[in-house]
Amino acid sequence: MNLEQDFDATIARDQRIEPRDWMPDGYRKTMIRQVAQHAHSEIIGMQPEGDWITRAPSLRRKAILLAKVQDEAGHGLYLYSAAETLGADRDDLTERLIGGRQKYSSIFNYPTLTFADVGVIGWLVDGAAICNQVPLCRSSYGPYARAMIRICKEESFHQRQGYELLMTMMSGTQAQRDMVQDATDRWWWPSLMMFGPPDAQSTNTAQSMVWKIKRHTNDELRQRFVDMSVPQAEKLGVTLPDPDLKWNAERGHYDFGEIDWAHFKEVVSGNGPCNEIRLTRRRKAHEGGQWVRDAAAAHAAKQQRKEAV
Ligand code: FAQ
Repeated sequence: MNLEQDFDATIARDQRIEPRDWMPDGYRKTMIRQVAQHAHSEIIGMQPEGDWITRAPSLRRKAILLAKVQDEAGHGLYLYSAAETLGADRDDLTERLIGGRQKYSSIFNYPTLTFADVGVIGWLVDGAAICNQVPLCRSSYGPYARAMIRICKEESFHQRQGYELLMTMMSGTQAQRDMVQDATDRWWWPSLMMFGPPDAQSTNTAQSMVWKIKRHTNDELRQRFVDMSVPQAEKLGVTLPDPDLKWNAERGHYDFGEIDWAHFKEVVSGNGPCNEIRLTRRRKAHEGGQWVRDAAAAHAAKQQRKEAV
């Protein structure tokens, strides 16, 4: 068997591709793209909720939020390590992100206007992330699939904290209930866009399914998320902002309205409400951390010299 046949056979047997295994260039490239984009999303994704750490309404909420945002940093670092196993260079990936040459999820380009946004991000954004990432635990690239197992466990805690926060607000005053409804109105459609373009316009899905990087298409996962969210919204007592949302007994799924894909394209191209803020802040943080990287490199060089003696 040649290398390519061996790779195909590993995929066909549903076994994992590991860093030292031969893989087609296209597979390596697509894995680096997806993992890097995912890592960037976790890192940029710290910002919308991070904006509320100093303004959380109680010590308990502040401790929970701090822990959640730290988890997101952990996921990002974990994923950058997975990208490194493919030969990617972490500095290069960061440069690509801050230079606007590599994408991160569209969802993190919206503002968090009230504390209810923190709850809705947990409920809907983490909910969508779980829906998308649980199947990635069976992704064909070993380090990525294994990273997903731990990340999904933490995302699931994040989702529940968001839902619990919203349940608490819904049992509060009318003003609090209005805040939850308003946040739901603003985050619902962007959450549906997290799953990526419709299958007919998804450039990567077909090949990623053959390579078992992806296990489901974007539209399949979006539908799963809608089906899962409707009863949760009912229990919470909020209305999802879609007049076309209704149960279709024939399909056994909820039908839903048309997504504004022109808006999605604008956000992904850098023209969403907060793209500029997100990247500027990330760029500043990276520049501000230069002395730490320099110090770490100087320390490592010193240790190496000591060992050489
Ligand atoms: N935003 O051909 P496809 C989280 C790009 S983490 C921006 O369908 P693919 C945790 C796509 O990359 C959220 N760009 O692509 C958290 C491609 O770009 P190209 C991130 C998008 O890869 C919660 C082009 O469009 N999750 O939320 C988006 O097969 C709370 C064509 O698309 C992951 O990254 C988008 N929404 O499928 C953190 C999960 N969608 O080729 C903080 C792993 C698509 O021009 C707080 N990734 N694009 O470079 C995936 O599952 C896949 O990459 C998809 C896209 C499903 C996102």
